[in-house]
Amino acid sequence: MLKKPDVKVVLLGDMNVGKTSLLHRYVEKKFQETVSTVGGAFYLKQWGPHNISIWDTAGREQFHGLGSMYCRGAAAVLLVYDVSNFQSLVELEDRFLALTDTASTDCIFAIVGNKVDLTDECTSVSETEGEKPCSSMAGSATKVRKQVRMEDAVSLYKRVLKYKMLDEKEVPAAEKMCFETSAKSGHNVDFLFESLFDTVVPLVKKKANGPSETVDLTECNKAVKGTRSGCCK
Ligand SMILES: Nc1nc2c(ncn2[C@@H]2O[C@H](COP(=O)(O)OP(=O)(O)OP(=O)(O)O)[C@@H](O)[C@H]2O)c(=O)[nH]1
Ligand SMILES: [Mg+2]
Repeated sequence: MLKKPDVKVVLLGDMNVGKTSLLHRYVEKKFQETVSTVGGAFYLKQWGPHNISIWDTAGREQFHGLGSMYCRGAAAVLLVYDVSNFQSLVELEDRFLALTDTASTDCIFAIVGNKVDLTDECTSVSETEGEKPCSSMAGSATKVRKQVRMEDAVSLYKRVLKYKMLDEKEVPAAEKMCFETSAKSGHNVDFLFESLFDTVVPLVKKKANGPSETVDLTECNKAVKGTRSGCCK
């Protein structure tokens, strides 16, 4: 029997930034031509004892209304932009961030700059995956100028926390949650998903096992009894 997914991860971002390609690269381990997504689709990933659903959404304006539905109850949201297109980063804040209002209150966020293979410069935060210099990446023939720097992504991450009213000290650090990837070469793609799962799964587990939010009335009674005084004795 198929186990019910217990962790939900959603990819959001403008059309053409490479959400579907990133997911294909991670799940199928290859880069293939895509068609612009209609509505949304999801993949299931077994992660230890956990069943993670990863939702790919459509960036096209006409499907915008569906975004908040896909984000409902999400434990993690990947905000994806294209490093060669600054407007795609701006759109994340202008159009997509509000869609995450339906996500879980302690949802974590990752900012993902895709298509680094296209640019003349690449910076990476990957430590586990073997670093691939830009020259060894696929599609290195004609490079374009990188329009979004890692610092821009980090400041977006901080603004996302502000929007969500999250305390910087209580959530994963920006350096851990801002990634640069290439779905085409595979650069940083496994690292992105795996480090996200490693961050989100313990948080979901902690929430599931955490202290009950209900009030224990027997404890309250004991406290009240202990403080009774005067005529009520
Ligand atoms: N060079 C390069 N091209 C990429 C990369 N990722 C995606 N592409 C190309 O960019 C185009 C759009 O990719 P998609 O994955 O369909 O983009 P999307 O974000 O899913 O777009 P929507 O479904 O319309 O929201 C396709 O032509 C891809 O082949 C990448 O890392 N490098
Ligand atoms: Mg798509």
